[in-house]
Amino acid sequence: MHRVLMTGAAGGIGRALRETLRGVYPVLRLSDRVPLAPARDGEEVDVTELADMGAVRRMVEGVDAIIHLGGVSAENTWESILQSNIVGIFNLFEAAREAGVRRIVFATSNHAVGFYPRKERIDHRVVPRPDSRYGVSKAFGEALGSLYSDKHGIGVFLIRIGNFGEKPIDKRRLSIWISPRDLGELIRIGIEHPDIRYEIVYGVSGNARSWYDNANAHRLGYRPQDDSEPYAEAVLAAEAGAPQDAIAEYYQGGTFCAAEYTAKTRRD
Ligand code: 15L
Repeated sequence: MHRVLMTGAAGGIGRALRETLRGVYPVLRLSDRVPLAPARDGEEVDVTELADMGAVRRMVEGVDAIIHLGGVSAENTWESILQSNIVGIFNLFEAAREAGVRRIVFATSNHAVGFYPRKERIDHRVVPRPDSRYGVSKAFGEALGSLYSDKHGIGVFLIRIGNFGEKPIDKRRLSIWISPRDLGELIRIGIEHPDIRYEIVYGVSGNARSWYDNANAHRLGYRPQDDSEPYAEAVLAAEAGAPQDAIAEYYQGGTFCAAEYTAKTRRD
């Protein structure tokens, strides 16, 4: 892989990965809708609005692989999700097909499957159960990836990211946390593994409290170095006695499930 494009490079994950991936590929092209810090050796910077197909075509020109972090990264209005995460990801896959891009790593989310109960351990084969318009847009991206893999032979690697950060920030995140170095390793598997056609993995560290069976990631060589457990005591103590929402507590997606919730009975 000579030139690798990373979208969403101005976001939290993008800024961290810019450092992790520095020098790993001969050229790292960094893109976002907002201006980025100037290019250093081995970098190119670009400003692109994903909903603008002409701009997306220019963004993917000459690229071998894409790490797609761009778009809206939390619940939002339908109009905003529609432009950035539905039209935007369609533009990205279509422009990638036209340009002959061989590999796409897509940062999907735990919220594509957030309505699975916490008591259930899920793997990469479950059907989507989005917990928000945002989660629906991630499930749409996963489906689009399947189409472009089957029909056009693009290698598609989908990482259902839990929660990225230096450490887990609350009880829910003890189950879904991923450290910067573990996400860096997963991304590199997605770009560099020779046999990726269409794969879904969970973007979580080796957490003892995980809700996921991440066997597919392990099969592809993922060996997480971090576990949230050393942080558990402090995290749980900080949260003790705080008010809890029954729906948020029941489902994996937490507050994304509870927001705007109007069902009379809970679906297991
Ligand atoms: C996500 O998908 C979001 O991008 C991130 O901001 C967090 O909300 C995370 O999920 C989470 O579930 O903690």
